[in-house]
Amino acid sequence: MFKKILIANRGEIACRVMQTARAMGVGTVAVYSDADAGAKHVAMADEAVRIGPPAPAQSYLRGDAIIDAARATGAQAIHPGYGFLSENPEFVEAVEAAGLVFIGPSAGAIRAMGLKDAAKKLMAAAGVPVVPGYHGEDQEPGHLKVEAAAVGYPVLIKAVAGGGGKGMRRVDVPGEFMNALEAARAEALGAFGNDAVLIEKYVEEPRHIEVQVFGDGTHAVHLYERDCSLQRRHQKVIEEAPAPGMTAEIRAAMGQAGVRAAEAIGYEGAGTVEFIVDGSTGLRPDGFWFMEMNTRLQVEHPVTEAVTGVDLVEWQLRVASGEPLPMTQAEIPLKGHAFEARLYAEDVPKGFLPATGTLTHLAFAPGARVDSGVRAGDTISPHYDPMIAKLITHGATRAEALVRMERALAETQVAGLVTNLAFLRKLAAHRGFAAGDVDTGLIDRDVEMLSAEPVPCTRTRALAALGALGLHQGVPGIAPGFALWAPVEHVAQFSWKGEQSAARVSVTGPHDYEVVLEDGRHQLASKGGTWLMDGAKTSAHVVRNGAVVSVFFGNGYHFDLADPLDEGGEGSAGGNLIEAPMPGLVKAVFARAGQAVVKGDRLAVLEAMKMEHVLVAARDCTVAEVLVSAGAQVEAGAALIRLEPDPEAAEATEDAA
Ligand code: MV4
Repeated sequence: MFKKILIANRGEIACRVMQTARAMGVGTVAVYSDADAGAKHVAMADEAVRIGPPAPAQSYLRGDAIIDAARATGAQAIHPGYGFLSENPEFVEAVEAAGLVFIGPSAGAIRAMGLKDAAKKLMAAAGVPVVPGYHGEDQEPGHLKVEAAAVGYPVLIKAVAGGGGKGMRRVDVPGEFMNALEAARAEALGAFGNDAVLIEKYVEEPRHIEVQVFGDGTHAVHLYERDCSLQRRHQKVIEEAPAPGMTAEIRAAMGQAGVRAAEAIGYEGAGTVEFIVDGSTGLRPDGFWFMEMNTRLQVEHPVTEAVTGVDLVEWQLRVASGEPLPMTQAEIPLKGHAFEARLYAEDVPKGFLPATGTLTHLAFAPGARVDSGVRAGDTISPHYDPMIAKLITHGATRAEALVRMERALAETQVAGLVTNLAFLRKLAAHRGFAAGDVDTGLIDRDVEMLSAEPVPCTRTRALAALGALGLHQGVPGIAPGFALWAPVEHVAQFSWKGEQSAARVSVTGPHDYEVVLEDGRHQLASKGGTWLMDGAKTSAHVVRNGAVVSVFFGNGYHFDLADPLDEGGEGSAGGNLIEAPMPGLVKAVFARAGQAVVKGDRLAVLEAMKMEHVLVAARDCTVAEVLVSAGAQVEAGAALIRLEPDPEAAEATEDAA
């Protein structure tokens, strides 16, 4: 066994590998870019070496710097994780030329699986079912069109050097073929520098079922299958093992096909044989075909670990150091069911836009395995994949594992940046998914419902009101402002996505509050660190970070506390309008047109929520126009007073233009 290994990766996979290495008594060396100097994987490692600036091309893709770091620290082997250099045959050769061990397959095996046409030929020769189609040398468009007709429409044009759907086009009728071919080739050339394509019969209602394999260079075993059909634009979202609807017969057939694929190329280490499966009439022993082989440990490997009890990284270290396969096929158990959900910093309602920011709060509930490369306080940077964590749950049955996943997601708390957590929760609760009807089109069919932004309910906003007043800690002892002789009333103001809210909060006991909103009234009580809402115990939790109150109640909701009286409306320093921060009655107007006022001068009084709010000037200025009179009822945002423009702000705007 190795004494020390270098992990040539970052984030959760680097931490994951280090965790097993440490458990095996193997020393660990991290590499990091300047953006990761304070990262979790650096903190976890026994040693760490800077390899360059944030850009991957100047850091995590710099094989020479990584090999130098291994040599400098005396690491005997390099674990590539996934992505980056994990499937780069030249890197494997350079590692081996440096006298180090690459923890993974040979350069030859990686090359053999790198091009789809060659891979399919190899697989067919090994008796692995491949999708009917054409994967020959002749790339003349007219010939390809003839081949497509021979396959029978609909067909898929795929880039030979492709993956993940890039350079792929479905063609339903002959008339579309030439345009689709041109588009696929252009995309393939741009993405892979190789515009060769192959043609495949389109498999209806495709499911993505992959088999985990592990080889020692001669023999291989499989560790059953994973269903990764829940994808969006070829990005996996929730994976599971075993696959819903799988029978022992089909499992054996797919597992043996995976083993044949691995042994056909003398595969060493952890690998995944991906199959496209016809989901249109349920799984069939003759309804799956080789799609591609991933010659690395995959993101979703934990679901296989959960149902087999195998630590795949431990197997990687053992086999790479020369030990035999740790188990025979017959010894590998399959117990229960597991799910993995990928928690990402992404703005789902905005089309799953990757997000960045600082994690001001990050908490996971017990009951799920959490693989994460970040901690509260860390930043999700724009340089790398915005994954926050993978949540993995296991149960004796699929239903049990799914309930645990739903609970784990509901109790995950993230603040400081936008995440796909609400989307994951909706997906986990999706009726079709819960029934096991998974196919690669599920998300796209329901993406509108799945990606809609959840709106905070009145109970969530009532908790936000307590947070706004600093009453959310629910610490034992007397709540601030509680007076035995009379309940004290406060007005809380906050906004959600720019929508102003106000609430009247009465302290009705040492840990008890009544919160009155425009659209609801709730009794809240803090008991032993949990919140009771209208008498019912909840798992709600409130945190405040500066001017943001985050309420975790099912989903996470984040409220801004900027006080509209000082900053919200146009009346703020650079603005020219004093607006009503909430609906109410104009109680008094002190301002007069032409009047010179200084910052802090009272301009008007608004009565709202049975309280009087004084509206003041946010800067020295002249009143241009008074737009309302005392006695007027106004809506939130109504313009009450117009100020002369701020010459400084106007000048700054001109400069910026
Ligand atoms: C297919 C297919 C249907 N028929 N091949 C998508 C990317 C790459 N992994 C191969 N993919 C597909 N290949 C044939 N002959 C449907 C897909 C496909 C898909 C496959 C797995 C998971 C998600 C998918 C989403 C769209 C299309």
